[in-house]
Amino acid sequence: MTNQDFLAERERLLAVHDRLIGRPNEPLAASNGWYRRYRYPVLTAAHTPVFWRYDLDRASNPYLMERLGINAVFNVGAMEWNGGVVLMARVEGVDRKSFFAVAESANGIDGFRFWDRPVVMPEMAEPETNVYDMRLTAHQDGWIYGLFCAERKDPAAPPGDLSSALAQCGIARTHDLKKWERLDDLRTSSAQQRNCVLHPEFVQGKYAFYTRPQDSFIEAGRGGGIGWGLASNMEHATIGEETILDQREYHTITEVKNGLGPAPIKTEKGWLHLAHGVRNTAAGLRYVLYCFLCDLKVPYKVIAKPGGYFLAPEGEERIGDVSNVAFSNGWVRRGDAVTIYYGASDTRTYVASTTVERLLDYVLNTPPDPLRSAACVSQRIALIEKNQRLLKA
Ligand code: BGC
Ligand code: BMA
Repeated sequence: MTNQDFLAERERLLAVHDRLIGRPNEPLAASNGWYRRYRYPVLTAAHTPVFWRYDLDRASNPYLMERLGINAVFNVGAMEWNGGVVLMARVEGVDRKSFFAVAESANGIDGFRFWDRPVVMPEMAEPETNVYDMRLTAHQDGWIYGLFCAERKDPAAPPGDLSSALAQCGIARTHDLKKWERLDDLRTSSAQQRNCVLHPEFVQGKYAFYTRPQDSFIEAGRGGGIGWGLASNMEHATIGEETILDQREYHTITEVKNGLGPAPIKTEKGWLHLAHGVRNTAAGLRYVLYCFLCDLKVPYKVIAKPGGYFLAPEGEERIGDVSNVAFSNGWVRRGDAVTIYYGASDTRTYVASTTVERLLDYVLNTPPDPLRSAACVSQRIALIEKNQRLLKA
């Protein structure tokens, strides 16, 4: 490449990236009334800055090739930031290692641009191999906490088993999302913890955690469910008693696993939750999102839980590195508006928009899962008969 060609190609790369960031998103036609999807993903590997991937110096990169490729951007934490939205993305390099990076947008629907540098997360004495799926909580105590999965190879794995791992809940805090103080990993009685979330308020004067105890790295075993426990401090957070607030259940969307999504949204009717449920199929695990509501005063008590899923991967969302996965660890409430960010098939990030009012109507008035085919038919007949009376009138 001549110097002129090199410079022209560099300009082109930067311009293509700018056009991608500037592309307006479009709401898709509403379907079930629960939320609206948008046409384009809000974050993809191509949204990461060109200068994170390419060496832009002709002397060291005469062919202007990518030197550090990015594979995927998904499973984002989220919060309101200066009236706009920041996403704490799980960015995965082509080397399969994930790291965190902040992308910001004024409207939360499009225009997400990464801050110049990814997050430099301090390591523990025994460093983890991989970090992912951060949940952000702006806590009553004034700190912003990030809880994430810190994964290490299982030292007890037999020789040749290079897949067994130990998943623990890493904890860090910050005021500006740039400088992070790493605290001790969460201590619970379970060997495996993923999908841990910090409740935004003190409960009985303590820090309250949603957990997801499991017997082994992939399988819930006799464990599983969304747990709840209290810790007296965040520096060395330890949960004594862990109780299960939402069990997984036979022949439902949570049969194999479930786990909380982002921290709940406080509403006048209760704490609104978004979670994921997993079932196994001949085609592999299928991840969908569901909602439930917990009591305002007793946040570990579920008071309403619609049957079935709230959001399942659709169309191109179904295809990616781990196909058939919708996963969310971030949503943002601004006024009555709620934007839900969800990872699609461990590859890209999408947004759906709705309101607190609609979500409350959804959780309070959608019938629960009656758990048996025959009971499901009665439930549907009741709806049909009501509608037939109405349509005849
Ligand atoms: C992957 C996660 C996945 C977990 C369990 C980890 O190694 O990074 O994306 O959720 O394994 O399958
Ligand atoms: C995991 C999660 C996610 C991921 C999902 C599907 O258990 O923690 O990181 O989206 O599996 O691979």
